[in-house]
Amino acid sequence: MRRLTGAACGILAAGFGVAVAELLAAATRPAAGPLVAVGTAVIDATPTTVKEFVIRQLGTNDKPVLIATIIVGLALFAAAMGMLSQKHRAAAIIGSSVFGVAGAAAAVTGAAARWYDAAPSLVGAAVCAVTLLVLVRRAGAAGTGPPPDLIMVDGRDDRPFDRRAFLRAAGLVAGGAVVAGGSAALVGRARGGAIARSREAITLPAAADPAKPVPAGVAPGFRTPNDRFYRVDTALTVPDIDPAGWSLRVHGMVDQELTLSFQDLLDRPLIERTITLNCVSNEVGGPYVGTATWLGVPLAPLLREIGVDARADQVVARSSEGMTIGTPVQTVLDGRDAMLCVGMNGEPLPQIHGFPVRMLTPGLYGYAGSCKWISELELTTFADFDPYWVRRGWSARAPVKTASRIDRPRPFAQLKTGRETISGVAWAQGRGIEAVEVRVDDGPWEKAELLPVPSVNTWVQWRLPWSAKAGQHSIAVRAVDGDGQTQTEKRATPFPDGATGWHTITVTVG
Ligand SMILES: Nc1nc2c(c(=O)[nH]1)N[C@H]1C(S)=C(S)[C@@H](COP(=O)(O)O)O[C@H]1N2
Ligand SMILES: [Mo]
Repeated sequence: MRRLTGAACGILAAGFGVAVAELLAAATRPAAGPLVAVGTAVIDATPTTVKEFVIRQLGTNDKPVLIATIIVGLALFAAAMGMLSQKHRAAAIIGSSVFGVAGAAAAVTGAAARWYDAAPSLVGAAVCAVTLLVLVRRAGAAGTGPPPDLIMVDGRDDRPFDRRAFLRAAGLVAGGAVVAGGSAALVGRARGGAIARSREAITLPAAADPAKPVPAGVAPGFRTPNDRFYRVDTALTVPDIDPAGWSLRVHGMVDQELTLSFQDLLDRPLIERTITLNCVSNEVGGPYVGTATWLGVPLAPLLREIGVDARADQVVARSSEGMTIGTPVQTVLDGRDAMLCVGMNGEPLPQIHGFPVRMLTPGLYGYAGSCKWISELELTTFADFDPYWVRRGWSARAPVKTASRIDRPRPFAQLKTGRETISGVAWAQGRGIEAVEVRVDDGPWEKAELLPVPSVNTWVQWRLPWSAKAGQHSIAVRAVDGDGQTQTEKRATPFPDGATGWHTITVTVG
């Protein structure tokens, strides 16, 4: 019973401390809250292989699961601290300090951190320590007489255990935690709401150079709706960026530094392009690929205007939350429509896809050309700077590999005998897809029908009629790209420069 009371004191005090810290962070910088800061530190420190595994197992649920894990870990730590502080009051101070220093360290070492990001965690830790001492003192006399090495707050510790007074104090702390936590959530929501409203208030100009219309002959799903477009990033809280205060600094090895406001971007001639974007972490047959019509400022003319030093071979994009993504200068200048996007499928960029501005480089995996929430572009060299993913072992140069995927039938589908259609998508941005071939069991490779595309930068939808006979069947697909190269059968993991291999599924007919 006594132990349980100690654990409860610890959890209540820590809960209150974290809630106060989160409230402070919500009012200043959300990323400085201890939960998000520690979560971000965990993401940054997680070895690539584990990260891959987690993304594969949890998909986009990885973030809530991470936060829940941190809360459970914190609760266990707090319970132990509460039990220990019944005997040794110093445990309350040492334990809270550990928690405060961990939060503060995570907050100030995060990318794009400021020194004052330590404040929420430190204040939260102080609140936790004081609360725990008070609670333990109230609970301390529970039939055992005065606790051994008190920090005497006043002289009344040897009075009999006053259950009511303890419960009142505990209730007060719990209430305080709920109020602080609730206020933190409200402040966060208000902030998000303000950004959502400023996003809705934006009227994007028409493109000076509009996208080729998507051909009439495409099948449904050619373009991925914004709310179904995959999301991959390391951001635990979606950056809330007010376009009115946003700016992009272009600097480094250039003749003339440049700072652009959001309005400056909209005032430039905009291009619109339909482009397929995919993630290097995508497994063969995986879901991290989508096609959208993007509106933005072409990067090549902008770089030419400011004059890029001939020795600069890498342009590094930095985002508001500290991501760095490096793209070859050559790639940006080779005529492929690398752009600073402000619009996606006819709307301002959704917040999770980089609002207000993201970069997009057709033909490169997202981690090498498509920085979201961009705030800076630095012209530098590959020798001088390794961006975020490259420091973690991913390739510095990352052209998209030719890939194809079977979407219908689904893997392990139960089908009736007779007419079926096998269909899917294939992509090789920049090169385009020349042919898609499908093989059932040990049969011959058959050429699928290719539906029309607006350009070489989008995926191709393909389909092949099939008369399904009873039994279990294996269906494989492979693509031939615009250079005449057949997609390799050789299996490679996504790490370090993209998965390869033929997508193969098994179905049962009859
Ligand atoms: N700021 C920021 N930009 C980022 C990332 C990130 O983690 N942070 N991830 C990149 C990766 S790995 C991919 S695949 C694309 C995904 O873009 P999407 O979420 O809009 O689909 O964003 C890229 N841009
Ligand atoms: Mo990615």
